[in-house]
Amino acid sequence: MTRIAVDQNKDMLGVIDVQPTFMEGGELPVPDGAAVVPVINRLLHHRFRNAFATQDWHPPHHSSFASRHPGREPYEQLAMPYGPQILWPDHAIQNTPGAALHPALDQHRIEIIIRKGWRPEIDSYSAFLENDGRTSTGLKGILRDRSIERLFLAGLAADFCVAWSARHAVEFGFQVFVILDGVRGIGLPTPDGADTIIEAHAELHRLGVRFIRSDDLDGY
Ligand code: VGL
Ligand code: ZN
Repeated sequence: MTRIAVDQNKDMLGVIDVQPTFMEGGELPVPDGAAVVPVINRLLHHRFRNAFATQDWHPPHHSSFASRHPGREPYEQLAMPYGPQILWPDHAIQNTPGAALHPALDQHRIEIIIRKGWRPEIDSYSAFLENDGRTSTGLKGILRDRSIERLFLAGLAADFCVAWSARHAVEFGFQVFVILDGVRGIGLPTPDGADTIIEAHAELHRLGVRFIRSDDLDGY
């Protein structure tokens, strides 16, 4: 892997959903999820001067929670008016400790925080668009105003919120890198015997997303 020099005028680190709710002991634990925190902290200290974070931020009884749908179990799929939706355990509930940015995350370079999933009737995985594929979080406009051209993504979960953020970032013309040691995935089984981490990786690769490691980056 060739080395990548971070350009502090055009590059930004995106820290996706680094929240206790997605870690061991949380409501929707991503296997080994807490391992992303030290990797991201090193990037925030020594590589990127500019970063945004996303925060999954659901009201109680959010429509993506299986508990809202009698007879349904977490991780089942349900048809919503905006398309298929995986049902989740209750998680990332506004104003609870699990929904805070992780207390060990160094926020000193995090200048933008996008909260998503706060509309009760629609889920939102991506930092850019809600799951209807249309409703904007506003992040695209902020990044364009800031002349950002390349996005480096880390956080949780690799196969859901990181993957959807990467897809939309490509669609909006950003060059996208996923920092492999800075992400962890949920890994739900898929009908063809693979899992959602493998499928997301393959799809993002096809879209031109580059997969790197944090030590491929030169910063300051
Ligand atoms: C996420 C499922 C539900 C994520 C958020 O951060 O990847 N996944 N809400
Ligand atoms: Zn969520």
